Amino acid sequence: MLIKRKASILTSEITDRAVFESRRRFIKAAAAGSAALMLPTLAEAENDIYADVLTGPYSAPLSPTDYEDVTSYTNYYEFSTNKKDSSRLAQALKTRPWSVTVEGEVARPGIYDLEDILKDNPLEERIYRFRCVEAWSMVVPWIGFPLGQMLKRFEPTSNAKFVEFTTIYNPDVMVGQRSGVLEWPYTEGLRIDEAMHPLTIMATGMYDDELPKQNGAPLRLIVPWKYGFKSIKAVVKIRLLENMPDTAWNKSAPREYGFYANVNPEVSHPRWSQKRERVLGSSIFAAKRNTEKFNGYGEQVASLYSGMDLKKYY
Ligand SMILES: Nc1nc2c(c(=O)[nH]1)N[C@H]1C(S)=C(S)[C@@H](COP(=O)(O)O)O[C@H]1N2
Ligand SMILES: [Mo]
Repeated sequence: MLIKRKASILTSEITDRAVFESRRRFIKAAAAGSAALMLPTLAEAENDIYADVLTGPYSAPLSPTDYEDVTSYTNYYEFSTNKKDSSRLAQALKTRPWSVTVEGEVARPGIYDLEDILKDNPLEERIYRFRCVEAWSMVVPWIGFPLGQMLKRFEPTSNAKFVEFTTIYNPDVMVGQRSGVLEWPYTEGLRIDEAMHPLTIMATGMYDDELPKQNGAPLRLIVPWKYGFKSIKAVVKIRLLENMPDTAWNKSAPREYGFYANVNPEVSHPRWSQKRERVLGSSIFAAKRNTEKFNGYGEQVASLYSGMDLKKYY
C-alpha cells in the first residue's frame, strides 16, 4: 500500500462531491509523489488494485460518511449482535484464499476462485446511500462490480428466477454462529431482475481500499434501494433458483423482515417507524433526515415493482 488512503479521506470535512473528487485527485497525486521516498516494491504497486478505480456512472453525488464510523459500527451477527464487538471480532476471519461456489440453474456451475472473478470483472467505485432497517444510514464509496455482469458469465438458464446468496459458516472463528440468534449460515435472496439491475453490485473494497473484514470482506452484496440486511457479507455460495428462496431474517422474524425489503418510509417496521433515519456519525442532537422511498433510487428501480402492493410485499 503506497499510502494510508483511508486515513487521508477525512470525509467529515467534505462538503460536496466536487471537493471530494479534487481531494481524491490530490491524495492520488500525493501517493505518486511519495512513491520514490517510500520505495514500495513494484509488486506492491502492481497489487494495489484499488489505486486507480474510477467512479462509475451509477454513483450518487453524496458525501461519504467518515471511514471510522462505517468501520466501527457494523452489523455482523456471525461475530456479535453488538455493533462495536462485531467490528473487532471480525478481524479473525481469513479472507484469502477465497472461492465462490456457483450452483443451480446455470450452464457453468463450479467453484470459482475470487482472484479469477476479480480478473474477469473490472472494479469501479459506487457512492451509495446505505440504510439499515434499524433506521440509521450512511454514505459509502464502495468498490466493486455489477452482480449481473458476473452472473451472466455463469450463464443462467431460462428457469433462473431468483438468486440465493450464502455467507461462510465457520463457528470456530465466527463466534456468533455458536449461538442461535439466527439460523446459520446466513442467507439472502433477490429476484433475478433485481440481481441483474445495474445498481446491484458485489463489493470487494471501499474508500479506495480493500473491504474491511467487519464490512464483509472479501466479497459482499450491495443493493442500495433495499434495507441493509439484504446486503449479505462474506459470500461463499450463489445459487440460481426457479423458486423464491428462504432468507435468514425472514425465517427468524417473518412479520418484521420480508423478502423484498425495499426501503419504504410508508411501511413501518412492526416495532418502529421507517419515516426518518439517523445519519451515522452525526451528533445525537442533529435532526434526522427523511427516509426516501427506495432509499432515493426510485427513478432507477421503481419500475421493477410496478403493480405490486409494497405493503403486502415488504
Ligand atoms: N453475513 C451477514 N451479512 C450481513 C449481516 C450479518 O449479520 N451477517 N448484517 C446485515 C445488516 S442487518 C446490515 S444493516 C448490513 C450492515 O453492513 P455494515 O456493517 O457494513 O454497515 O450488513 C448486512 N449483512
Ligand atoms: Mo440492518
